[in-house]
Order: sequence, then C-alpha cells, then structure tokens
Amino acid sequence: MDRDTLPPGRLIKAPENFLTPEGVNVVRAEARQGRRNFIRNAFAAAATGVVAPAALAQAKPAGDGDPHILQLPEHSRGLGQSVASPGYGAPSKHEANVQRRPSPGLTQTTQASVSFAPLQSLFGIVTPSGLHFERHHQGWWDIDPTQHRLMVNGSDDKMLKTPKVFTMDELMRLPSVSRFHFIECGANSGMEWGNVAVPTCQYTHGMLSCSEFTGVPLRTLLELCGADWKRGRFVLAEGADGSSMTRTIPMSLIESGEVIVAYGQNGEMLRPEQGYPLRLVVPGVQGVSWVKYLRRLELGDKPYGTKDESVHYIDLLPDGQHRQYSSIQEVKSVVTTPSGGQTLLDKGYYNVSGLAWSGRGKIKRVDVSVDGGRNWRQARLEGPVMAKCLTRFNIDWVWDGKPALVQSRATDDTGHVQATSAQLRAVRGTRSIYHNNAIQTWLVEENGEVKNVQLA
Ligand SMILES: Nc1nc2c(c(=O)[nH]1)N[C@H]1C(S)=C(S)[C@@H](COP(=O)(O)O)O[C@H]1N2
Ligand SMILES: [Mo]
Repeated sequence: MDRDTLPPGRLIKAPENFLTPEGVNVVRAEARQGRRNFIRNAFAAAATGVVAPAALAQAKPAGDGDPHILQLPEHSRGLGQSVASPGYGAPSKHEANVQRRPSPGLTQTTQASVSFAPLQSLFGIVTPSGLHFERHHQGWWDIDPTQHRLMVNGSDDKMLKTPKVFTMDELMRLPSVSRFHFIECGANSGMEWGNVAVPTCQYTHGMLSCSEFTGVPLRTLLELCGADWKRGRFVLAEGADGSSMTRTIPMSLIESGEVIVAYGQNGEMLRPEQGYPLRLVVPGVQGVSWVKYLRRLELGDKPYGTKDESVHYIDLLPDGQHRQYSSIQEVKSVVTTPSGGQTLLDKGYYNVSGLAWSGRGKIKRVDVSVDGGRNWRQARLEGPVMAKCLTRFNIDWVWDGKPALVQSRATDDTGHVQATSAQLRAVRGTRSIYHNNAIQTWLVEENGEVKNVQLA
C-alpha cells in the first residue's frame, strides 16, 4: 500500500562486524579523524545502504572543541521516565506506523468489517495482542465479566445429565491448559482468487494471528455436565454479540482435548476485540468457528446448518456447487520480508523471512524460490515448531540487483504441499472467497520495489 505507512529500515542489514565491539572502535577512530571526515564517512555509509549503529549516529564531536570528546545525547546524561508511567506499557512512539489496518472499500460499515495484522512488521510467531487481526460481524463489545455467563445444554434432556450455567469465576477455577495456535479467517487471501487485488502481505495474508491461549478444554466442561458421548456428536457454539454467530463443532475435534473455552491470550485476559471474556479456540479450523463472547454451547447429534454454515462460509466451485463445512485451514505460507510495498535499498545480503502454518499439524519443511518456482532451496525452521501454530522460517539470499520472483512453499507433517495459484484455480475456479492457500509470489523489481504478482 502506501510505502510511507511501512516502518523504515526494516530491510536494511548492517554487516555483522558493524555491531560487534569492533563497531565501537570504528566510532572512536572516525571521531579522531575530525568532524569533516566523520560526516563524509557517515554519508558514505548511508549511500551504501549500511545503517550506522546508534552510537555512530548520535555521538557528535563537542562543537569546535577537542574532537576526541564526544558529546553524549540527552538520554545518556539525564534521568529517564519514572517506573509505572504508564502502568500498562505501550510500544515506542517510533513504531507508530505498525498498525492493524482495514482495507478501504472492502466493507460497507466499520463494524461488520475486518482489520488486517501488519505481518511485514512482526518477528517470530506471536502476534502482539494489540495487533491481532479483527473480524467482527457486528462490531466489538467490552462485556462485564461479572455479568457474563456460559450455558452448557443439550439439544434434548438426555444429551447431558446436568446442564449448567457457569460464571467466569467458576470457569477459572477449573483445570486449565495454555497452548500456542494460529487463527486464520477462512477468507484470508480471498480477495486474490481471481487476480492480484491488494498490494501488501498485510492485506493478502493479514487475517492471520497467533497467540498463546489459556482456558478449559471443552471436553472437561462436557464431562462435568455428564455428556452422552455416543449420541452427542456435535456442539453448537453461540456468541453473545448481535451477529448471532453460531457454528457447529464436530466432536472428533473436541474429544482430543484440543478445543479450548479460552479466557487468556498471551498471558493476560482476552482483548475485547478478541471476544473478552470468553471465546472458543478451535485449532486448525477457520476463524469463524472461534466464536467470541461465547455464551452457549449445545450438545447435539447432527450438524446445525446455521446461517454462518449454510449461506456464508461455503465455497462456490466451478460447476456451480457449493462445498460446505470445509473448515480446516490447509497448509500455507508467505514471505513477509521482502514483501509487497517494501523496497530493497541495495543489492547484497538479505534474510528472507516468513511464516508457515497448517491446520492439520506441524510444518515439516518450507522451500523458497527466488526465480518464480524453477529452483527451490530449503529454509531454516525456527523452533519451537508446534502443531496448528505459526512457524517462522528464514533463508539467506544475496540479491544480485536483477528482477526476482520470491516464493515460499510449505509442506506439513501429513504430507500436504501448497499448490500454485494456477493449480488451485484449475480445481476450485475463481469464484470462491474462502480457503485460498496458494503459493504467494512477490516480484522484486530492479529498483528494489516489491510488488504482488501472480504467475500464470
Ligand atoms: N461472536 C462472534 N464471534 C466471531 C465473530 C463475530 O463476528 N462474532 N467473527 C468470526 C470470524 S469470521 C473470525 S475470522 C474470527 C476473528 O477473530 P478475531 O477478531 O479475534 O481475529 O472470529 C469469529 N468469531
Ligand atoms: Mo472469518
């Protein structure tokens, strides 16, 4: 999108020895040469795309005096800010460009809408809670947890021996688990089915986030209520917001203990935008089933066919039929650096970095191509590699300054491999919205600008 909205400097890599203790010597030696040389050297460094280390940029010779004496910046001389001001910390003001963003014109209202996570600015695998993507069908609420209730009932009086209504306090006394999982909206990359539609990876892939979630396994709640495991094969989950979000969760997912009734996210309570005080976590399954503001769970013997699984969240196929209950998020990956909207400042070394994930299990390998898929090299997976969780991958690349087509292709531990967009279209057509897990291509132009492209 607008390049000004991207954080500066993320693509620049200083040579290794610049940041070692020898780097400090460089500063001293240059200061000794006097002001003129120092500035010239600093400019020369800027022109080659090398970032001056902080000390070099900030230390200035003290006026006309002895050039050996460096004038220390204000923050090295005075007192800093007090502790606990503010009591809840926020990112540096210099990071103000790192924001989740809506896509202008995508939705008619700002409540029934989407904001996309800035994947190009994030490191590792955890999404900071304040940058978690948002998808609300009718806006978000900040619900009073003392008033919130979760009802667990059966579709008839025999499904559960003892239907219950839980308060938050009661839920939080139960045995809890904490697990890292990605959540991806089924419509992520959905704008790209027909053609290139959006410029940056924030918009192509940013309906994706990853957190550590804490809560009670749904299986535990059903056990507490005396579920009839033979007859009860599906659970309907219902949210407390005005969208009447209701989704059917098959018992096969619940029985493994994976599905969590969660109140915690990244060490604290869920954010209101993420469903405070309670949401369902359904690892590997598209975001819509992760019902927020969760207020009711009903055990039944068949899928419920609610509006959000019969009219919406169905996949239109080329022959005019719809696929229903296609809920697993298949293996997928994206290079986040370099990615659309960024600019490579010069040829030379880059750490190509990205994210891979699969709703079926763990990522087994990621291959990266810089020539549009002719040649592939295996990327390094950064551990820990967890099931149904984002995995960070990295690979070295020395850019020769010529146009390049950068791609990543992930394989999961069930053997599923990402397809090209052409292969996916041949089977699924172009009219679908959901479950686009095609290989993403970024074109690096000779001037260093990176563009979103699709290969025929
Ligand atoms: N109650 C409720 N739950 C909901 C929704 C909603 O609008 N209301 N949106 C769903 C959709 S479509 C997605 S993709 C995820 C998004 O979760 P997030 O906003 O925490 O990213 O929540 C799901 N759960
Ligand atoms: Mo979604």
